[in-house]
Amino acid sequence: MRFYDIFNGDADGICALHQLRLAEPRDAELITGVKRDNELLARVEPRPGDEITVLDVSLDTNRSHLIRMLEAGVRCRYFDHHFAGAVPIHPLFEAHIDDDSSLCTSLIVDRYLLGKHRAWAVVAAFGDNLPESALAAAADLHVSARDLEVLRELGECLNYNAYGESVEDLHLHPAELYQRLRPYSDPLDFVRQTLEFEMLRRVYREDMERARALPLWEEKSGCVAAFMPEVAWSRRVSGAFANELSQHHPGRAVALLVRSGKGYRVSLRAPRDAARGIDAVAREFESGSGRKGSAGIQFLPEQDVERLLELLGRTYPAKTRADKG
Ligand SMILES: [Mn+2]
Repeated sequence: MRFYDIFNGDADGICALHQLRLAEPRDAELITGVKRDNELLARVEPRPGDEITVLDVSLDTNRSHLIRMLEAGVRCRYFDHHFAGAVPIHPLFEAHIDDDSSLCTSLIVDRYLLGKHRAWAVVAAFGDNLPESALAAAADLHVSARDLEVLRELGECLNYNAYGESVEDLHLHPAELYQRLRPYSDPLDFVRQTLEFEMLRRVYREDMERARALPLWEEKSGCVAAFMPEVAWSRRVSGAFANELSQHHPGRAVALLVRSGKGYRVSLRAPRDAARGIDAVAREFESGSGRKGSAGIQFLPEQDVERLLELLGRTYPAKTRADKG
């Protein structure tokens, strides 16, 4: 009997698995990749009697693989907060799925573990751009404001490391990053005792400075957009930059378009003060998917750019400015 731990390579996926394995240690084959690489169940061939644990990966995207495995006698536990569609009912399937926009997968695992390794869920919630949820989860941890700031930065750095076209764009392979934090039940110890955090923080700042220098596209609509060049740093920083723009323009939707051949890879955020509907916008396009507050389009052909901006304008009409900057 073999075990597979299949997880998104971002902060949320890594911290979700980390919490679970701190509580339920198990040696499993690790399957992960860049954040956008979400058809991860296609990469495993488990046999009857094997068990897979899936974290922070859309069930909707992996549905056919999942059903094939369940029918072949593979046991599956699933933790996720992405749009799932109909959740299969099967005796070998245990689902912990909740797409409430205030949750991330690590908070779902935290709930499952009754808060046993909550500090890592706080890290993940910051990384998944859910600062309000992170602060709420941190309330009974009694960490100082300063340490809370460290947890926030760690979440942002872990999240940043998952963005790229392929693992070649990344500073650390997500499986490697998970292995390095695996010995630490306290994220603050990981920060103090290893070099990874400082390294990621430095390169993250460099990439963000480049992104902030780009011009922003702002029409009268309730949307702010930026076009980024086809280089590794913009692929790495696009998710974090989308989150920053979203925080600076809480009343507007955000669209980040990273050049990719004859089109763009797109990161989308709903306005923070009305975090809904952005997954529906993304799904208007062939390769779009995501959650109510945060979504993406794997490849948007050049000729569809106008349709996207127009649709965003219609979905999130301009209103009284609530922007910070
Ligand atoms: Mn997530």
